[in-house]
Amino acid sequence: MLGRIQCIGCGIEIQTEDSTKQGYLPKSVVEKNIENSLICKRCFRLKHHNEISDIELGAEDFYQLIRSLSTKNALIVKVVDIFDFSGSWIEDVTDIVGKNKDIVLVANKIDLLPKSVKENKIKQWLFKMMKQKGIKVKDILLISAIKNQGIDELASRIDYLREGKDVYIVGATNVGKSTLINKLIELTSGDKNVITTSHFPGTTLGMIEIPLDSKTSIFDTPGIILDYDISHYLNANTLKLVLPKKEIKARVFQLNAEQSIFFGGMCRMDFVEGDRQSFTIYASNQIDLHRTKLENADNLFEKHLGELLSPPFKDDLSIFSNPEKRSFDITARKTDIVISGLGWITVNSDLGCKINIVTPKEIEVFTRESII
Ligand SMILES: Nc1nc2c(ncn2[C@@H]2O[C@H](COP(=O)(O)OP(=O)(O)OP(=O)(O)O)[C@@H](O)[C@H]2O)c(=O)[nH]1
Ligand SMILES: [Mg+2]
Repeated sequence: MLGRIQCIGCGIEIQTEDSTKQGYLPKSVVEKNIENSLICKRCFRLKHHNEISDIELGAEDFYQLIRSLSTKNALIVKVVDIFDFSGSWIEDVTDIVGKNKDIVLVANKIDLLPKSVKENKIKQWLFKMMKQKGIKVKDILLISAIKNQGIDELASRIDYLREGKDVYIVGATNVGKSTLINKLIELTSGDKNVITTSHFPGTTLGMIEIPLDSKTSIFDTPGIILDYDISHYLNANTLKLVLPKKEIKARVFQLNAEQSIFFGGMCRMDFVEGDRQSFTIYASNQIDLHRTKLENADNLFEKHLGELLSPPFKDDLSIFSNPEKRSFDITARKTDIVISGLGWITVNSDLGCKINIVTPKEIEVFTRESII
């Protein structure tokens, strides 16, 4: 048996016994390792071939790992995906990390939002959300880990607020925790992409410790898997299409009542009642938006789900073949209807309207004051 050696890419314990199980590396490779910087077979495949192999850890295992934080004296950096705030928010975060912890909220992936979005407005909205949820935060920072925006400022805020304590980066899976830590490592050591990142949920499997000084460290943690986010229901290939990679282009539709817009086959917006008005849709540029008459919409869905109306595709319909209708009476000018993980629709006019959103009941849908 080995002493406890961790994969530097994902934090899993390295083992040499079973090549089909997580953390595997051949004994010969492990024995040659002198610098203690091994990466497991799964991370190797992710880094070099962008392929994922199944893991045996489930949502509950990750929860257990994160719960161990509640007894630690540390600064918590909670990361959310700004494009998918509700889908990446962990409702019981203070229970998990322990009450009365110092929390810094980091909204990542701001590069995805259209340039016209005012950062101050988003910050205000986030402060309001935190207040509503009864969570006191030390600060809120907007960053793009990938584009290296806001990283210097975040690093110095963390250094100031941690008051000599350890730092844990926590959040839902896929929000960009490991990408962020890689940038922090790069700032201090110049080493690039030390930790494995990928667009697949569940990339990091264990706590990864990066020393800050002789006594304290910053820790990457496995993301919590949330089942109300759309990414939970899509296979790896479909996810590539649905998760936006570039700045989202707003798509504007002038609609009459009794018209519908399909987001591939994943969601449908019905403009049920109201005067002709414009709707702006923010979703991955790769999702086809398909306009049709409301009276034809059910029929079209039944005939063409997985083909004309995709993603999802025929082999991967999952929950999508069974959508449910939710109704919204919009009265305030500039309201966003958010479909967790997919994007949102801004209702622009103050004429008022009645909208139905047809999507599986598992996907969270809600309204908010427009953030743009
Ligand atoms: N557009 C954009 N994508 C990002 C950004 N940061 C991370 N990503 C992407 O988001 C995906 C997930 O990134 P990771 O760093 O692996 O996320 P994680 O939170 O560590 O995920 P788990 O380890 O599964 O919990 C990858 O495809 C990243 O390239 C960002 O600032 N902007
Ligand atoms: Mg990670």
